[in-house]
Amino acid sequence: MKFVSILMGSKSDYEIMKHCADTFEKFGVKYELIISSAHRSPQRTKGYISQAEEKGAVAFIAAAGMAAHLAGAVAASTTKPVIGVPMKGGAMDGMDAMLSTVQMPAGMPVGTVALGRSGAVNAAYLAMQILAIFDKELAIKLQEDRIIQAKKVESDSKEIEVLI
Ligand code: RP5
Repeated sequence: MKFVSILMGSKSDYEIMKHCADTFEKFGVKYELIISSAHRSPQRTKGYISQAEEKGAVAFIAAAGMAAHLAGAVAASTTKPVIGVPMKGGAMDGMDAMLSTVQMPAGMPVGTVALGRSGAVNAAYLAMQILAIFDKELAIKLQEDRIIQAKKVESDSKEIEVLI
């Protein structure tokens, strides 16, 4: 069974990452979500990745704040695509997490998305776009979603636009 694995460094990341899970739900894409920390539970993180791969994980999404080593630690243990979601918060409000997540050494990629809710949602979209390369039904759903987004812009604009 193919699915996407979402890892969060802490329960405190769930408030944002539930938007990632919700996005998979909306498209009917299977996912699992666990809490595992690169620093607080490194053995659990490493062990989980091999178990998830055996079960059919096709991509990993890793969300963490502050030193934010999680996405890099996941990338070190798999050759599946890894998407990193930096979490806001802490003394630097996410700038630290963003730099920690994005600055990976050559040959060890982490595709890093935005801070906050947009990043959580886009992590799911990016994972689905990867899956959709070999899943025509999902590709069509993503194309339809773009049409819906474009229509929403038009209808929002009609409500408030002022043209001369
Ligand atoms: C990171 O530290 C977690 O991913 C979280 O974003 C941040 C704070 O964790 P808690 O102290 O709230 O558990 O490892």
